[in-house]
Amino acid sequence: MPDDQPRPTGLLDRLQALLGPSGLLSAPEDLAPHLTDWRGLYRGRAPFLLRPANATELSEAVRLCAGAGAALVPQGGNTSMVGGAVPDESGLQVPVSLARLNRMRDVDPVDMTMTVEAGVVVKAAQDAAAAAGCLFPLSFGGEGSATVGGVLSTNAGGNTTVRYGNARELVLGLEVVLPDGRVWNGLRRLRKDNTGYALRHLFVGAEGTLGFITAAVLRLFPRARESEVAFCAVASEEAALSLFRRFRDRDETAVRAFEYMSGAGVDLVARHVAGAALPVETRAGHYALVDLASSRPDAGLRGMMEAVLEEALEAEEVLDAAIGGSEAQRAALWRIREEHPEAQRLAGASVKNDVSVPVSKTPELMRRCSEALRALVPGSVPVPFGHLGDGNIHMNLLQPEDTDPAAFLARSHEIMDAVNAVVRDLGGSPSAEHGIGRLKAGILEEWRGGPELDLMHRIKAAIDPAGLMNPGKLFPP
Ligand code: 2HG
Ligand code: ZN
Repeated sequence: MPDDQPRPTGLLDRLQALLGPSGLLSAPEDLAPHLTDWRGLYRGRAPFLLRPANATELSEAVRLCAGAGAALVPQGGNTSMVGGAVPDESGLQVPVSLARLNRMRDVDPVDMTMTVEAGVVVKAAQDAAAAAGCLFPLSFGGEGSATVGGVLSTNAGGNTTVRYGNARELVLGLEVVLPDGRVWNGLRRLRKDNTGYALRHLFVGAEGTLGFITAAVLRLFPRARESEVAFCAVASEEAALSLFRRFRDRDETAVRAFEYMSGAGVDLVARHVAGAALPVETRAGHYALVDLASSRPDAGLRGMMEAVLEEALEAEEVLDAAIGGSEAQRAALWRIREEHPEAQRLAGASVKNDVSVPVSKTPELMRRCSEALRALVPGSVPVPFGHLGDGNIHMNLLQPEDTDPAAFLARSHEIMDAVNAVVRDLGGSPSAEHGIGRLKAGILEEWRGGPELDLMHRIKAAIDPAGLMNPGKLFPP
């Protein structure tokens, strides 16, 4: 800085000098979208928002904030289901948007990797992979807004976990800005790399409590050359599981997604979402969506789809089925599943329970939870749906029609406890793919106590000794 200019003294001045006018925003209208989560569960306050343009700027900004003891809240697409990316009400936590770190650094169809920055939207990453003739398989409803940094920080799952694993399984390397501002460049693109602790796995799923993921090397796969989607009315939860097993036993590698929907959920979608009518004639209590895909040009997926559905119809597990005959029809079938969160939002207040159990226990989970929830809140509507093929069910509960939404939501913890009692009994997890965030901060004490939680606290203390990274998330404040 030239000598004739005043030297910044306070943190704000220093950050302003470092990041420039587009890198630090403080007008209330600029801050507002970053202070609340999209579900509207939390409304925080903040002195200003940082929007660094690259990892070097972020690293300098983090160093300055660490020196001043300022707490930082990493934010990607702000699509967290658990309030994981918004500051608290103190007005002291500084949100840091990674939206400007949005370069696709490299797509390599020989190594089958792509190197992308944290602010790249998941859909854009999928498109870049497709343009190179490859597939980036992570896929879920929020993919048009969620960012790579966010999905890695939460270890997101989505629809294709059954075939390709969660976000964690897709990461080969990471670049991370640590809480003291140092940059760890671990952007290796190796399939084999046994050089000590696999540090990247600490940052994936850490929900921004250990530092900022700024870029990642992600795995790519061969693109699908054939795909088939069927929407099926099924006889029961058990019939849905049995149908999944029929497909998996026939060809495990072809099952890209297997989703469950309840009759209540499909009815809500038909009622609240334009153009999402039931695609089969039979109105049932349970539905399944199966998505098959193969990179082989001669996979014969239509034959497989028809043969398995035929078997299941004969066994009276499937009551009715519609197979999508074109890309548009396949998308229309998927839409009924993907509109579940939106239909539930339009129908009133919901308590969401993102839980997982061993796949074999999914029917029991849904039955027992639905029964317990109906007894707990008379008139409420259990709406279980989701990723049956990997054991992750969204065991959601919609408010009774005639109740005040706030009174219903005031019972959220009671409702979550009722679900979690069943989940525990079945050997499951109270947080499958959305993370802990603020909504569930504190449950680790109960679910991961003893040496496991002790190790987590020690890791946190070793990497972020001042506790400045995303405080109040994952662990209670
Ligand atoms: C999905 O599978 C998302 O659509 C959202 O994980 C689930 O709204 C939900 O509970
Ligand atoms: Zn989901």
